[in-house]
Amino acid sequence: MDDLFAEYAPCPRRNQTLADGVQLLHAFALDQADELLAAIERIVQTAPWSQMETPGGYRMSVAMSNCGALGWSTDRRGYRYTARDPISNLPWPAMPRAFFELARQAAADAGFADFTPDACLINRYAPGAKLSLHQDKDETDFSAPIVSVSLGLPATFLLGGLQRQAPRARWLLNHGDVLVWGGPARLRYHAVLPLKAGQHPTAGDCRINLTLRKAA
Ligand code: MD3
Ligand code: FE
Repeated sequence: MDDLFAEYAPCPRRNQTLADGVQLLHAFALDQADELLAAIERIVQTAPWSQMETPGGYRMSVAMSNCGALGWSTDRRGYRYTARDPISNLPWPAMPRAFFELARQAAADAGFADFTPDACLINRYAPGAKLSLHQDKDETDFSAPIVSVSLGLPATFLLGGLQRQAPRARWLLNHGDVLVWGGPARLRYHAVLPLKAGQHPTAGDCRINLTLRKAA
């Protein structure tokens, strides 16, 4: 009886192409999730979570930190990458080797060889927090892909097109999922819908996303 249904059973590590240049690697980081969460706890002791202000004067609902040679930040003057945390003026904490190797392997599996991320933005979503529709375009070299690692509560993201008005598809990102986008998808618009409240067994009442990029 079992093998009748075997081919329909969801494979925990299937790779799914969401669009040309967008790969969802289901559960790719699951084995390392606890280790990643522990490393994030250490990073935010030096570079605490901050809900930054946008150039338009809004306070972001997502709290952020960074690690790596460069970190992304925003204030009334604009978006940018800097070598130091603007709050403490200290260099961003080093990128843990595990983050680098995970992103490099995920990118390679998705078809992007030799990814060398120098920036890791860490986003923390409390219930209700969201990310409005945007493109990632503050980096200098769009030939490098971007790798995102989802931890904690699930979130729905919207995958749009190269123009703001293009139709958007919805996809769910679960604990341990890794998303890689590059090439023709590098400048696609995307968004994260408001987080639904819940409890994750290891991450608690939030979602944390690592976004690894080659910024310089
Ligand atoms: C882009 N963060 O920090 S997955 C960001 O979940 C950001 O926190 C998301 O977007 C987050 O700039 C990262 C969202 C995502 C999903 C699919 C995409 C971004 C994408 C496909 C193409 C381009
Ligand atoms: Fe983004």
